[in-house]
Order: sequence, then C-alpha cells, then structure tokens
Amino acid sequence: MLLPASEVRYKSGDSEYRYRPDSELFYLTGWEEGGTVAVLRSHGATDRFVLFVPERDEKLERWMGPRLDPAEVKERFGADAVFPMAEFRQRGPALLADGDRIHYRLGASPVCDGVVRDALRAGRGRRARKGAGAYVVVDPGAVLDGMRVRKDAAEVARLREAARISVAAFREALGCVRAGAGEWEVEAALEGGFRRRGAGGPAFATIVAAGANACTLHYTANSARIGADDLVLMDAGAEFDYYAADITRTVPAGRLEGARQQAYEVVRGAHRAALAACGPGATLEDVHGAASRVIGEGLVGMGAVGGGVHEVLESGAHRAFFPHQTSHWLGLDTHDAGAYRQALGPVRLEPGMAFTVEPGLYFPPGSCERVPELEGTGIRIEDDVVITEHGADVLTGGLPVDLGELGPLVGAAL
Ligand SMILES: [Mn+2]
Repeated sequence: MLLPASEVRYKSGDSEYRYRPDSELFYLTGWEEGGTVAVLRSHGATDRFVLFVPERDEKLERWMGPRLDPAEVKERFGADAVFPMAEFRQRGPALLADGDRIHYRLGASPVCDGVVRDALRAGRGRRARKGAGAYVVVDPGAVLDGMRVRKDAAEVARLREAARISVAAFREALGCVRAGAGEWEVEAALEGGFRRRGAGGPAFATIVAAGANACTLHYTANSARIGADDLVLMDAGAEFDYYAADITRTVPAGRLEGARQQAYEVVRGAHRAALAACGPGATLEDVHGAASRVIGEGLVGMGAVGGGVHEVLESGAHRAFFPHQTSHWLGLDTHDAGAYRQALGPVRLEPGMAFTVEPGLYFPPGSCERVPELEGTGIRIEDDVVITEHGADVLTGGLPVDLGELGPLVGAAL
C-alpha cells in the first residue's frame, strides 16, 4: 500500500492553510506532517513499513519549524526503514513490484502515480519470470474503509472528547442567538469555544443560518443578521485529534408558534424515533426509515402535503421537504469512510460504528403553497451516536433538544 501525505494547500499566493494530515495516512501511521509517503508491505521479511520523509533543511526549518531526523522518525513511528523523500522515485518501484496488488488511489500524487507505473512495468517482467509480480492497482479504501468504520476504544475516546467540546461550545453559542445579532457572532462563539477547549478547530465549515438561509443545506456565508422570531440553524462540530463531532440545533430567536412550532416538533419526533432505531443489528436504512415515517406523518398532519401517510411515503412526496439522508458515518472525516450498502444489502450496525442522526425539514420560499407560513423555515436536529454491545450511546446527549430546555440557553449571553 502506497499512501502519500496530503499536499500543502495555499489560500492564495504563498500563504498556506494550516496543515491537516491525510486521514488514511494518519489512521495507519500517526504521521501529521506533509511531504511524506508511507509504503506498507504485506510480503517480504524486511521493509514492511517504510517511510520516505523530507530531508532536514536548516534554512527552511527557520520558517517552518524543526523536522525530525530520519533516526528519530524510525524510532517514533516504528518504521522498519526511513529514507529521504528524494530517494522515493528511485527506491519506490522495487518496494512495490513483488506483491500481486498495489493499493493506491490513482491521481493522489503525480510522483506516486509515476512510481506505481514503474512498479507495474517491473512487476510484469517479474511475473513472467517468477510467477509473482504487481499487476493490479486497488483503491486503499477496499482495505481501510472496513477498518475505519468500526472504531476502537481509543477512537471512540477521541470522538467522545470532540463531542464534549462541541456540546460546551454550543451552550455558549446559544447564548449569542438573539434578534439583531450577526450569524457571524454565533459562528465566532462556536469556533472560539472549540479552540478554547483545545480542539484543533472546526471539523467542517460552520453553518449559522437564520430564517430562510437554513433552507440552503450548505449555507456557510454566516453573513446575515438574525431577524426577530427567526429560527436559527447552527450546524458545527469540533475536530479533536483529527476526529470530528457534528451537531445541529435549531432555535428561535424570539417567538415560535403555529405551524413553525409544529414543524419543530415533527423534526423532534423524527429525531427521537431515529435514535430509538439505533442499535446493533439495525441498519442506517432502518434509522432513516424511522425518521422518514415521522416526517411523512407530520407533513400530512400539518397539511403541507396532500394524501395519506402511506401514499406520501410510498411516492416520496416528503422528500421535497426532507431531501437528505438521516445519517452519515463519523470519524476522522466528518462524512467518514465506509460503505452504507454492500452486495448483500445495507450494512448492519455493530459496536464501535459511529454516525450522525440528523432529520430535518426545509421549506424554501415558494415551496409550500398549502402552508405558506412554513416558507422560509429550515429545521434540523443532529446528534452523534456510537453503537454499543446492547444499544447506542448518544455522544452529544449533553446538549438539550427540547425547546423547553433549549429556550433558557438562547440569548443568555451578556
Ligand atoms: Mn452531519
């Protein structure tokens, strides 16, 4: 398996974004810096874990900070061999050519693409003469996704810490929600709350969406002022040791009554039903089904869609207002690696699997002739769950969901 580090990315000119390691490389090696390639070999008596690392460079280190000596890298990361990156192009093909298959994501890095091409060429000759040699390129996800989707105890501990930090920051940020405040003020409270508690930062672009902005699922401008009686949707999460939390709460800046309050209770009900469906042996399709039923019933009950509940669910009419899935895997990536469905059907939940539960209802302007009062309203409630031996643990359960409990927190900041 050949895993290159993520490239350093530039915001503009020579101004770099803060470096964030590649999830797969970090998962297998703990390596956190750029400019490296890891080679992992399942065959051969030697060099089963080889790291190519940037060379020491006194001048560069004055700007970018100290680098480890190859000997220190070997010791700290448990590699069998450590070579300077400059030797990768020449040494790489031989390390890869004698197995059957090379796990590598084609296109991940131009230099790795070249090494894989050379390894395949060398492997073809070797196969003809010795009966073994590289001739297949496989996506690393074919091996790693199935590992990553089941979290071990150390990973769950990191997810738990990301969740704990996020819950605390949400409590503070709810205090900033009031009519007249900028969405950006709430964003600042969330992200400041993450950082103050030692998180690396936000795991993804924070969403603070007031009123109709909440109908744009990935609204991230956070540049509007909160209107009187707006519902404010906050979707954010801390990244701790590269593991993500992902929480959404939607709260009113002022009064919430009538159809909009009903809609909140429908999403609340869907959230409750979806959480109840989480457990070993269930599937995320079951979880989504439980949420969808309550959403469908609620839409019919509110008169937002016509027909019977069965009809609505069958035809998918509810999807006009609930257009996304209820869950995604959660881990090193916010939308974490792992299949949701395999040849035999949906993946069954097992202890250690972590994911979100996030039903929602969105009524963009002009979308709901039957109940115009609902237009311009977006509501989502999202918590993070890890499956246990006998059920499910809601990692973000410390943050209330019911309006009766959320209300006192809203606008409470001085
Ligand atoms: Mn999410």
